[in-house]
Amino acid sequence: MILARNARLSKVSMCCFLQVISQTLVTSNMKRDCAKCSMGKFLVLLLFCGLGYLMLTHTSTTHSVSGGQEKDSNRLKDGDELITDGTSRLRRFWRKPPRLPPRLSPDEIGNVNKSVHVPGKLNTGSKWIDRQHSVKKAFSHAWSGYKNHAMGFDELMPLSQRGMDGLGGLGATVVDALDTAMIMGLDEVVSEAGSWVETHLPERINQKGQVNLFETTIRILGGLLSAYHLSGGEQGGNQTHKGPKPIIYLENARSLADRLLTAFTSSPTAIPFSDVILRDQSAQPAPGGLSSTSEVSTLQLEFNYLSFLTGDSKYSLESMKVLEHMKTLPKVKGLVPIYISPHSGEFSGDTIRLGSRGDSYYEYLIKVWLQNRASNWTYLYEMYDEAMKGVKHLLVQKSIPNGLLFVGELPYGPKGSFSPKMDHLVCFLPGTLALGATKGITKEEAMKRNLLTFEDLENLKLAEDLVKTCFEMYSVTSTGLAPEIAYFNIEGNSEGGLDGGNKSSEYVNDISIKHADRHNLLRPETVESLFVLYRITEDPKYREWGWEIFEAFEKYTKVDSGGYSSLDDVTVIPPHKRDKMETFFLGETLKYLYLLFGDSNLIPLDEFVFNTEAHPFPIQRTTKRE
Ligand code: DMJ
Repeated sequence: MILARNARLSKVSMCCFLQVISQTLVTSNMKRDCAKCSMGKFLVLLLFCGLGYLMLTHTSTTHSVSGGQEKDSNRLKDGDELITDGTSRLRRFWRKPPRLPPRLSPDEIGNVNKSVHVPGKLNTGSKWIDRQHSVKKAFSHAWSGYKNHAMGFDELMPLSQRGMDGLGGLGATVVDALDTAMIMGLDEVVSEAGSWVETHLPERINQKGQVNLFETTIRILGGLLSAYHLSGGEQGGNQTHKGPKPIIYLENARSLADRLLTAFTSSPTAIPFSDVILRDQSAQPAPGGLSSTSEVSTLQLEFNYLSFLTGDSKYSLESMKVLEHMKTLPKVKGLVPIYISPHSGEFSGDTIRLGSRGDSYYEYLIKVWLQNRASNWTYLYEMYDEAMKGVKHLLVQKSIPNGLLFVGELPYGPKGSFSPKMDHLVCFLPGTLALGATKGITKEEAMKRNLLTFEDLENLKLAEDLVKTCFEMYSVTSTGLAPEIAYFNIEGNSEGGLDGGNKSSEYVNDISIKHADRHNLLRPETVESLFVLYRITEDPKYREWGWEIFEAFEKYTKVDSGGYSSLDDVTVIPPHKRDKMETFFLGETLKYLYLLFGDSNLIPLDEFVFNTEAHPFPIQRTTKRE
């Protein structure tokens, strides 16, 4: 790698040297002299030109290119012309000077100089291949526990070795896990899960009772749609995976979405009710009447993609009404309360946070815009942009004594006091910020193409600071696993609560954990952000952090008889297990870890957008299916 860099540097200096000589020859007094030059001088000049030509056309490429890297090169965009032969090197030699470097903040200038990007480094190294394999084994272990003890139930209770239906009984683990198995190339699991969908899901969709609109959309509808895509559904029946024909996934998705639509059509406003009774094809509001802000605004990626696939616009139209309506509502610097009424269409209460009930509202603003850039829904980008300014203005603070940046809450609105409380759920934000900054391409490529505004760079920096904080929420505990909620000590406000138990952590005095918040549900948000940050910055520390987290999951949450379990308290060793494996451990946590350790060409972030349950949908380049 150093050889390759040195070779590139010497090529660059040789070009500069020759350019200086040629410039001198054509601009200085020598020009006049040349007119009457002697034969000797003319021969010297010829010699220089000949030498220059030879150097430019015969410098060998000193680094080899692996298959993965070739693919990377193929994806280079405008302005990233590859110099592959002597003639083009010569063309480049005579070309006018390059454009000015991208706009950089003073901070950035320092950082760029420090980091050396090595092409293709992302996808090589047997250490990461081995680690990726360990994640695959963990997934197989999780699946075998579920299959042996809970097949067809929503979730596995790994200690009791039985299943439970916490999500309405649609076999949520089967559908949530399906595309992860496809991505990992686990044919047997794809076949088992796929045939369960084909055999049992249609009947369940017809006969089950109450389900939550949001959970069912992100896990089941989202899982079916990505399974359809990944199994080759969009390639006209050219099936790429084991299991049923891809159309089975789409038929189930459509049948489910037709029922879910009643949550929109039964409501007197654009805001849908929170629950649907599948067998009655009816919908009802949550007890208390309010819907969560994040829930009603986290349906659009799925419904839009379904409209695209089926050619039936009703799914997209209904779901987009929510965001169009929200655009018109008053906000606090782009930030919104965590409840909204389907009866009045207005936000309810003052509480503002990016944790539970608020989180994915912000995530979907940018992701729906990214998914549909051809549709020109710029209002979504503007809402996102304003909200991120609001986050920086009102919610981001630094802990004492060691200065971790974190995102707190405004439980009583902007006029009330600030709470230094951060849910683990907020750890989706670093990934979202990074994605919003580069739109899925690497930072290096975005800078080369001069695409980043000062604000993009600021958001990227914030993303890097916040993902570090999220990682430290793991590191401060005895188990190395994050609690559900952490409090950060700030000037004039220490909320109380014990430290995480890891006395050797640098941040043990910055973070407090209350007794009621010490559980861990195998959540994905931190590894999700590590994955996105790694893809975008290519900084290997994010992989190392992900590996530490994975090892802690292995050590403390694995159940020998199959599956993994949530924990009661991450601050004590051994931690007591809770007897529940959430579906998102297979759908999200292990998928993001697998992708973090793998080749960056697998589900590239500028071609796919992940729904909030980690189901990847291809980015639509056209408004209608062609
Ligand atoms: C998942 O269902 C989704 O990521 C959702 O947006 C938030 N909560 C869980 C995972 O923690």
